[in-house]
Amino acid sequence: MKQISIYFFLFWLISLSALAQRENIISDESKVPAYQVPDVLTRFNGRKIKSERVWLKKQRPEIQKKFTEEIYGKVPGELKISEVKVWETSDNALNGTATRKQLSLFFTKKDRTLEVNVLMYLPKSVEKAPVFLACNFNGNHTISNDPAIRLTESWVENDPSVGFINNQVTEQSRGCKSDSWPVEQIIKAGYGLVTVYYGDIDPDKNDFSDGIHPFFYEGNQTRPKSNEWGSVAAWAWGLSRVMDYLETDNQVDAKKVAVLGHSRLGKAALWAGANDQRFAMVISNESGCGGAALSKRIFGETVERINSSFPHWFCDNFKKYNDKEDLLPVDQHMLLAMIAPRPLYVASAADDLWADPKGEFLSAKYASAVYELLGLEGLPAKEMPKVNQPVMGTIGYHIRSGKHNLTQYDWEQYIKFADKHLK
Ligand code: GTR
Repeated sequence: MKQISIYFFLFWLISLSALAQRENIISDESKVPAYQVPDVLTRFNGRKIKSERVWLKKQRPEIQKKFTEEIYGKVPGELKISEVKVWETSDNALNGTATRKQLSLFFTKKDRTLEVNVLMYLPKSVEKAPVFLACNFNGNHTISNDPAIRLTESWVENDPSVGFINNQVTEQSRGCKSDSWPVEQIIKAGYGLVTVYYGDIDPDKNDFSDGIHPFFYEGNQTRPKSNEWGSVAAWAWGLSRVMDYLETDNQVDAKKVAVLGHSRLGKAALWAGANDQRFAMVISNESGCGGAALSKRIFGETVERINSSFPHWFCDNFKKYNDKEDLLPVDQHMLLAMIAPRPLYVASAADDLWADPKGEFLSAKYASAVYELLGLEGLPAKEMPKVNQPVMGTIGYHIRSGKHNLTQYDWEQYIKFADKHLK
């Protein structure tokens, strides 16, 4: 009897703490506490910025340093592509409208090798194609039913419903994510699509013994230092290495590469685009906390929650801000501002409160001050636009109806935005 009551007591305690945790999550606008975000055009020493030069030479590098040291972590060294192996080039993909290329980028250091599989579809109608570059969640073969796409051998999360067994993909999952990748439409609009499986760069698990991180360990090191990169920065690093390759591919216009990502991969796309100015355009699809959404609003996913659910995504320093968002020296609008003057698109979904649509909108709006300083339009909306009514200046934004996902509707807007800025 005594034992039963102890179990009951423990159960009660656990449910209570789970409930308390959930109650920390705000999903009602009226419960958002008062908060302040730093003014992007005020320096950390308090001085106001009035010139393009001070933004570019002083503020931007200082902001970049804070995001690097406190949030995403720095890349500890340099590692270039050691070898490019082209597996195939076909001029007869997608009913003859596209060239399909598959190649691997190898990275070698001492006894370690990492292979990143790149899948490309390029429109045959264009000599040097502008492209969308994006990481995918489940392997290149999941983005289309095309039977020629090679299967990744990297670790994947088990999911028997699509045949991911023993952490490996199988034929069954071919095309299972094709709804998020309207390849035909992209090609028809005159763009290429370049994609890599994010797990080729770093498997998405709290384990720093695999993926790219160990390539840089010194001595007995087994995980990155507290100011060194987590997985988001690793995926971003991978996107830049694909860019290194694209600069050598004469079928691609490397001056017109739009880097895009959904959700955690939207965080990676933003971080890649902020750091690597070779990306001509940056697109964040519902990237939420640690992506486009303001952290200090603490609406939806919080810093504490993301760091406990995904302890490997950011650098360890970011954990200092668990439940202490007010102490963050920056907020995410300053990350967006780092992308200026390049076109930036931020997208939200109405049912995706976890990613804080309003926080994503406000972030884009506050970043506009820098675009305006640089003589550009920024975001052409003072108030949050209505559902399914995109706005497009040099910053674009939409909130579409529906759930957290990368959809055909989202792609239609990105193509329009690219037509406006990349063509
Ligand atoms: C969620 C996470 C979000 C977002 C999302 C995703 O579980 O809380 O930050 O990144 O995953 O990547 O699908």
